[in-house]
Amino acid sequence: MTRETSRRDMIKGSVALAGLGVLGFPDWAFPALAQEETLVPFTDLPETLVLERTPENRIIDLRTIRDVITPADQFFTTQHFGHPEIDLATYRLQVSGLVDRPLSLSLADLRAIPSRELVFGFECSGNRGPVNGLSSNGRWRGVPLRAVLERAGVQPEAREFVLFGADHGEVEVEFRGRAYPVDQHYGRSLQRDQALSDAPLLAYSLNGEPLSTHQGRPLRLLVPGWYGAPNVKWLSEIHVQEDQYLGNYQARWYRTLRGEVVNGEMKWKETAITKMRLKSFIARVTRVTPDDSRHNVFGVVLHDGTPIRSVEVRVDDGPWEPATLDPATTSERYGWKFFDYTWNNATPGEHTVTSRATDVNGNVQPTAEDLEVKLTFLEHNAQHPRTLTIG
Ligand SMILES: Nc1nc2c(c(=O)[nH]1)N[C@H]1C(S)=C(S)[C@@H](COP(=O)(O)O)O[C@H]1N2
Ligand SMILES: [Mo]
Repeated sequence: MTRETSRRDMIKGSVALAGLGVLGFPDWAFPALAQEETLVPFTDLPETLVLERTPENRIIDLRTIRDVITPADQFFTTQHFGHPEIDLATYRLQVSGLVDRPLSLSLADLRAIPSRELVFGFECSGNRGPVNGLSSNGRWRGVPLRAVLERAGVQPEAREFVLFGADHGEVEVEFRGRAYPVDQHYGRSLQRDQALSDAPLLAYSLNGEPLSTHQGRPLRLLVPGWYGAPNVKWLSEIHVQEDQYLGNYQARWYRTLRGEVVNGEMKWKETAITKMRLKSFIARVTRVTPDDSRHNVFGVVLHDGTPIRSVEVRVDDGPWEPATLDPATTSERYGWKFFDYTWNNATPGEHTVTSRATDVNGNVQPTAEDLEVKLTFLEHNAQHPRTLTIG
């Protein structure tokens, strides 16, 4: 049996699987493929992925990415405490703490503030190969966080801006070998310079529609260029304080432990999850000619907004060759970027295809070996070698 699957076979497969609640390749998945174009399965990836892991959690099947802007009902989604119940009529965003005028803003109040659009693609900091299904790219609209903070009047001693979601649940706070179970809201904080900068957005719509429950209806924070965790959904309160905020999802859950050689000595550092680390991944390989003479390698770049200098692709242990960045994606600073590479005259047999991105500061996407000093699994931006069989 050939390792390649035609578009028709994939659609047939999805019909057979539909009753099981497991998605194969739905009909919308490959309209971008031309008649003769066929998908070459990755042998490092299961043939079918379970996209809806629970009603609240969804990943994307990266082989089906075609739109620069991910449709809202396909946007990946995840959270810790499920979906909170929010009554839009009585919803208020509270602004409290070290401000001159505490606020209680309705949705109408928020919508009366001049809004701004933001194309922003982000990934969950836990996103990693081979599945890499926890990223998407959206066209958001909302009001700058700064506009709301200015209305409240931030006091001089304010240092820390804590954004709480309406969702909450039990977390175990560990202290010296003992766990204390307490109820906490999902909360993330920004430092003063970040909170009062132009960047953070309080978004109420995605792709022109009000946010769905999955995306944090009615309001969420977006920190352009950062990982998913800071993008607090179901935003209910902004609390301004002087002390550092040490809630579970700020101080403990979203941490990376990695080694760094400083003055010839290994230092083990714990750092917070903030800016996205430069990542590229190959999303699909297709055969574009009836014979095996030409294949297209398509992939995605996620980054912190620093412009991309290059993306390269390598087949097996061959030289790195330049890929082409899709200009329709490079114009948006914080959007994800697409790339293509034409692989000519692929030889029959097993191959490995790998991509790596480099930004204009000369930052090169690391290899898995480079990341061996990263002991915890978040921020896994390593080059991911895809395996496949030709012929
Ligand atoms: N209120 C709240 N916001 C949250 C979370 C959460 O558990 N509660 N999870 C965060 C994490 S870890 C991620 S990756 C993103 C996912 O956003 P999405 O569901 O829109 O893709 O939401 C973030 N915002
Ligand atoms: Mo996440």
